[in-house]
Amino acid sequence: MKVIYNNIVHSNSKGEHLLAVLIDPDKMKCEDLSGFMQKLNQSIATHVFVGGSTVDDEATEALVIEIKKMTHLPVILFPGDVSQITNKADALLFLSLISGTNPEYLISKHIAAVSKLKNSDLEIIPTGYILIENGKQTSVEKVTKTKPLSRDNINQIVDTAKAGELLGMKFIYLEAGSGAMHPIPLEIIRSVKYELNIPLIVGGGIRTLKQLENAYNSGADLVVIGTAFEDDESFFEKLKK
Ligand code: 1GP
Repeated sequence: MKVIYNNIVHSNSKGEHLLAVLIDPDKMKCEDLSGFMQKLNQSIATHVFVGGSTVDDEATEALVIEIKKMTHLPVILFPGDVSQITNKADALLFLSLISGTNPEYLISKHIAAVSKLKNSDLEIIPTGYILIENGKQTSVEKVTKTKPLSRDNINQIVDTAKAGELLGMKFIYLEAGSGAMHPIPLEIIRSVKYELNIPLIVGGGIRTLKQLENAYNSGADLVVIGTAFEDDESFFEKLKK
């Protein structure tokens, strides 16, 4: 069953914009979760992503179990590592870091994940993950020991995204990095979207309604926001249903 992916494709075909709120198990305190989820449920958010660059083993599963009790929205793993994969979520972005050349993040982690995935009910969504420079070093860069693509080389970014699609990936995720100084430039979103036939996810450094709308208007099908909500939950007020 590919319910979640198919629903996203269906929403895109109707021109609907999707918003994923990213919750990092390393940063979300248990006692804050209920209030956070209440606000999230009253907002235009359509998906919950869970993941982080450095998360204690088992923290993800415990958090996902609690989140599932508090929302009907699909909960999708966006894992920084194999240890963050849990069957308690609805789906998994099976990320391949195609902007880099570190084999660990292109295939080795995936092989290591197979024993966890073989008998799981998770909807597995192959995703081409493309890190783009944003003005400062990101944790993805540090953890994966890969270089982001230059924001000035749009052809290279577009070709990388298209190569991901041709390899059979179901999403392309343009990532500026958590807490990025500058979100993905709109020209890059536009150029990638023009070439792609699969949904485009955009995230990193989006902190305002204007930036969110700009990303959608440039072609992002699903936008991911984490830090803006971590820093100030009143941002949910601006995104009420
Ligand atoms: C990070 O794209 C996500 O992987 C979200 O980034 O935390 O900057 O919103 P922010």
